[in-house]
Amino acid sequence: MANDASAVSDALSGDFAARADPFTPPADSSLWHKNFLLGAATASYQIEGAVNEDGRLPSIWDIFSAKPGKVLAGDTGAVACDHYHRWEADIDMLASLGLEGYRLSIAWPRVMDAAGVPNRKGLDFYKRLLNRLKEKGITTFVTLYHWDLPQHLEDRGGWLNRDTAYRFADYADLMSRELAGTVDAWATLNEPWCSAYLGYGNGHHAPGLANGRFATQAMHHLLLAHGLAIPVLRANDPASQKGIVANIGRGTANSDSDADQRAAHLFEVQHNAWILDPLLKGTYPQDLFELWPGTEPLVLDGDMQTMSAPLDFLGINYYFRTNVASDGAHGFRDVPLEGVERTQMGWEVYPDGLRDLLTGFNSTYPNLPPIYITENGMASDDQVIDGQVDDTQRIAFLKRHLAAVDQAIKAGVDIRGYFLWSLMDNFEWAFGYERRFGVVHVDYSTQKRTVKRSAELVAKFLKERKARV
Ligand code: IFM
Repeated sequence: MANDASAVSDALSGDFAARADPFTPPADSSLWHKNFLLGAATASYQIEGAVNEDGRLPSIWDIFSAKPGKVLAGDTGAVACDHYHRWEADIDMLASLGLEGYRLSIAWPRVMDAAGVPNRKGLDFYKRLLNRLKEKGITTFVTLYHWDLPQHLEDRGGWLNRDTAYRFADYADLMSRELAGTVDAWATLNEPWCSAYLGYGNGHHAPGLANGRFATQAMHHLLLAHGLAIPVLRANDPASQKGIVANIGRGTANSDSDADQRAAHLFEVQHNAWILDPLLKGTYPQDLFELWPGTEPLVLDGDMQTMSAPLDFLGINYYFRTNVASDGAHGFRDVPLEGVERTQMGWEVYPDGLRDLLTGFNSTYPNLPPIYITENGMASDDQVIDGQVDDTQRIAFLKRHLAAVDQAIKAGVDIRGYFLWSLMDNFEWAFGYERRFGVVHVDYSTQKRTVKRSAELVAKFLKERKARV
């Protein structure tokens, strides 16, 4: 059976439909509710390519990935999935799968020059894309910053320079004036933990700096940028929802000892409270500075109030848990568990972590906004065999994580939707193209898309759900 995007409907009505369905949620699952949004997500640098076209300026990832040894196999996002040229077919594919929501990000260096002057050609690309999504009836979630900072801002200190937060607010102003009416939900930042910690704390991501004090200061400016942008987005595009996307990590203790329990607590402070406390309580967790003594950021009067502006939604990205023990001093160390299921990334498959974190946040933060799971998924070494990709591990992964989401909803957490990471295989940052997170396979030598079995099953479920409503 040919298995490209155009053959999805044949696949659903042909021999595939007769196969046992390992995906369909139980009858009492919240996933059957038509208001629960099911979509897929991508990010600009990971899929667009066309890095030198139509006036796009270099981003920190162009510069970082060009440095030897920074990205596996020397891969870069120069071509990626060539989505900049193939966007129409990619949206047709998304729509043919019946996905109801699409989360994308805008490349800041594509739409504005160093003096803040708009780049019409770059803006027009996103206008065409969003207009087409609206024509198809797809709900649009737009992230303003998914890590591709313009290099000219990094040259002036990047997120270590407070001025970058104000430049971000200018960028949010431009985008929300230009795109108002085509965006259902704006997210200011994707995963500030990764930008601050991996970018400035350990140097695994662009711009590649490694200093604990840098990480906390970069985080402060990222969250300030978010807080400055929220009222701008509200003024320019009142009908849309405004929020932010955070990656969250589950830390479990290797033993019942007080020291290991404390280590697991500190792990979650570093991964979750570092971001969620300032956003939802207007304070930094003091335990963070026990873990990283002497790294308190410079905070000016009013900053904490700015960054805790009320949110319409909180985006949550979840992937795995980390088992930790005390490091014997004031921190934690990873203790990888033996005999557990892992993905191509080496990450443990642990759906309970998603449920437990969500229910925990619901009790910790009385003002927790409605939640969207803005990313969840896994990498596997998927191969196209006879035109098909049988990604069995992913199917079970998605099913189990969606069940965890349902459990959290039943425990009282207001969760409104779920986006698969990712719509298609793409540039997985420091791991290049080797790690495949897509529900659609991409052959990078031909750019052929092949719908994986996981995507077929999601599509089949969505078709059934639509037929019931
Ligand atoms: O690919 C990334 C994405 O850009 C941000 N969240 C995690 C994904 C998988 O690592």
